[in-house]
Formats: sequence, structure tokens, C-alpha cells
Amino acid sequence: MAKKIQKATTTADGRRRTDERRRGKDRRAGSRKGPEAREGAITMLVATTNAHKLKEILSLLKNLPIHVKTLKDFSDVKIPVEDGSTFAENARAKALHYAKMTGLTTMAEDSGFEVDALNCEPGIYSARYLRPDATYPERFEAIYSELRKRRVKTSGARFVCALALASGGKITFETKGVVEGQLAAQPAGTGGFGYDPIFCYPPYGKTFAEVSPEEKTAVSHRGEAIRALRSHLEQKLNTLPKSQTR
Ligand code: ITT
Repeated sequence: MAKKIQKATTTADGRRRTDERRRGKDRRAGSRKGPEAREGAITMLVATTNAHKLKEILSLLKNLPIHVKTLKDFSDVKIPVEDGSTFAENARAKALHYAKMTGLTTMAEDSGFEVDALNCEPGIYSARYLRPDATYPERFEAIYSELRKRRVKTSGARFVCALALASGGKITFETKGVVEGQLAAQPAGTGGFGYDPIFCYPPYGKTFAEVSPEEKTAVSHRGEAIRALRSHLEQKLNTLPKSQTR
């Protein structure tokens, strides 16, 4: 019996020491592990290396009572290889990778621009279309040149955003946002980023680069996906015991 008590004490002591060592390590690594447990409320990593995407996502998550971390808090974390064959596969892989590397509930999204007349290219290759270091004007010209080759004047086009939330090695939420439109006759506008100057949104009669950030996200693929994530998180927060939220 005495032996049992001794063993239990040793185990508990050992665990406490381990936890203390881990907490010290967490502080040194920029809260790499365990902040959810420490703070009680939801901490979520927004895992994107794209500053434009990040700005849109953060503005869409505004006023949600969660602690948001970005990859700036984890500068030494490696970027995952994106070798999925769909937006959803890539989004899941990114979310699981960054969640594993940081120990945080993590959201990631994979998005892109699809042109019907080009068999939905650039699609999942949007960020590296033509060449990884190509400029967007070069990419636009490549798209228009492909259309000229096919003797096509115009085409339907869309932006797609697949979003995944990962926690504890699992995907806990997934959604997809799509905005349908037309390939613009020529690039127009200076706002936004990426393919925005060549995506015409018919209800506005303008490209996404010609409208305000608010007008874009009110109807965009990313706006739709993040609004669904917001509802999911709000629901999750409502089911947490009061003592775990603040
Ligand atoms: P992360 O993987 O780190 O999030 P990334 O830019 O590599 O960053 P993706 O692989 O999802 O992200 O590629 C998205 C590309 O799709 C992006 O670089 C643009 O070329 C295009 N894109 C996506 N959303 C867009 C938007 O709202 N406006 C214009 N272009 C967009």
C-alpha cells in the first residue's frame, strides 16, 4: 500500500515537473504549446503566408472573442508542401501541418482563380501560375494569350476558397466559399491583390480591384468561407462553460 502511495506521488511530481519544464519552453518558443490550456478561451492560429489574405481574414474575424495568432508568432515554422489535387485537400493539409507544428487550433485556406475556358486553370496553381516568380501582369497576359489561341473572347470565371480548421490532429470544421463572375475584358483597378484586376463581378459591373475591401469581402469567396467559420466559432464559444470564456 505504502509503495502504491509512493509511486503515485512520484508520478504526480514527475508530471508537474514536466509541465513546468514545458511551460518554460513554451514561453521561450513564443507560446508554441499550450496557450489554450493556460488562457481558457479559444486561441486560433490564422495560418497563411500571404499578407493580403491575412489582412482580409483578420478584418472578417474582427470582434470575435478569440485570441488570434498569426505565423509572425511562429517565424521558424516550416511552410508545408502543397501537393493536393483539390483546394479542400490543400486546405486540410495546411491546417493539420500548422496545428501540429504549433499545438494550436489552426485555420488555413486554399484559394484560387478559375477560368472556365481554360479548364478551370490556374485553379489550385494560382499562386505559382506561369512561374513561381511571375508577376501578376505576366500571368494576366498568359491567360489572355491562351484565350486568343483558343479564339475565345470571354469566359466565366470564379474565385474559390476552401477553409479547414484543425485541432488535436483532426479536421474539426470545413467550408467552401465561391464567387462567380466573368473574366474582365482587360485588367482594371488597383485595389485588392492577385487576380482581382481581371475578375469582373457582374452585380457591381466592376472588377474586384475597382471596389473597396468591404465591397469585395461582402460577396467574395473568402468572405463567404470566413463568415461560416465565424458562425461555427460563435456556436463553439456559446457551448463553452462561462468560466472558460472572457
Ligand atoms: P498560403 O498558402 O500561405 O495561405 P498562398 O498565397 O500560397 O498563401 P494559396 O496557395 O491558397 O495561398 O494561393 C492563393 C492564390 O490564389 C493567391 O496567391 C492568388 O494568386 C489567388 N487568390 C486567392 N484569393 C484571391 C483573391 O481574393 N484575390 C485575388 N487573387 C486571389
